Amino acid sequence: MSQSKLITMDEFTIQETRKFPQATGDLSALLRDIGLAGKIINKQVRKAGLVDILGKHGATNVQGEEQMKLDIFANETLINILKNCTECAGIASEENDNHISYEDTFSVNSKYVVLFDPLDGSSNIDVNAPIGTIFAIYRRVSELGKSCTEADFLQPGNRLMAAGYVIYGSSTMMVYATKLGVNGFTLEPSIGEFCLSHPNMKCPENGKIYSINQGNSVKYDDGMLGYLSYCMESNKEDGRPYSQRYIGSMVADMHRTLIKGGIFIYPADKSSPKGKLRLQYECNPMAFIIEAAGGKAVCGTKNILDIMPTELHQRVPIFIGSKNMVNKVMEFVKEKETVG
Ligand code: AHM
Ligand code: MG
Repeated sequence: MSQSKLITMDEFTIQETRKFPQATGDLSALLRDIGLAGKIINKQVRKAGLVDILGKHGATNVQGEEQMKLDIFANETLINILKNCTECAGIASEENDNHISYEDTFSVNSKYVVLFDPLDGSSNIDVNAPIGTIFAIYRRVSELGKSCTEADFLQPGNRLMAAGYVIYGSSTMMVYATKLGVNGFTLEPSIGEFCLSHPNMKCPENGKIYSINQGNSVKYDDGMLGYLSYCMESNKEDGRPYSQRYIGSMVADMHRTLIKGGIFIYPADKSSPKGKLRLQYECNPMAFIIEAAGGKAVCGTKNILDIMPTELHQRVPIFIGSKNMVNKVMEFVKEKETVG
């Protein structure tokens, strides 16, 4: 594609905003700022393999700066960029116990709050596998002009205004969803911009890949084991046995699921009765994206997006991906009382 045909993410979001005459442009600006954080985190992630040359985490480099662990670096980058922009009243991060409200005049008058997992799948850094940043944007429910409150962050996913992720993979991409749909933008390193590469993304209704940490199956209940047997059974009509793929980095597993179809599962098990993944930082944003792309996300029998969160770091089982595959797994698994 020639550079003159490139549409940058900024150009795209501004065009989308123009469809709503009453829109102020704050959401586009917020997405741009999250994209900026993604680019800064990307620059640091791309140096991860050079850590032995540039200095160990925790050590001091030649400029006298302390090398930060990448997940801490990603967290601080997002916190600072969102603090300095004028569209965000506060944040909640998987890395922080409590939400942070920004107290300057612009921020207290901002209508949005952002939740994020700054560097999901960070155990994959050492093996050079994809990792990502996940984010979710709500319109605040607290009074404008005052500090944002925890209630702003404890809204169900069906109230999200936008959600997305940045994947640091073989290329760097930012994918975001609004109620209008899902679009993907690939970082063009020569101009340092995310450019529209995957317009109007749709998750196929059917898929042939199931993605789960099957090594945990000794801890799964009968319903889950029944579904795994179903995936491994032979059936020419629907392409079973399915292939099993599991990177162990939700962003990477979900990016594949969004593009190729399939199902990603992190279930409850005997040692983690609420599952492992976090509702507000991982499951809701991914559920919002996949639903906007025509897929489905449940925690058992209930839609993820309908769960009313009761605490910031709540965990929830998740079954997410191609609509027909999620409907099938629901026939096997029953929702547990653990989900609010
Ligand atoms: P993290 O937020 O500590 O990185 O953990 C979340 C990650 C997900 O990216 C991934 O899907 C899952 O944990 C893998 O967990 P497991 O190793 O138990 O299969
Ligand atoms: Mg995570």
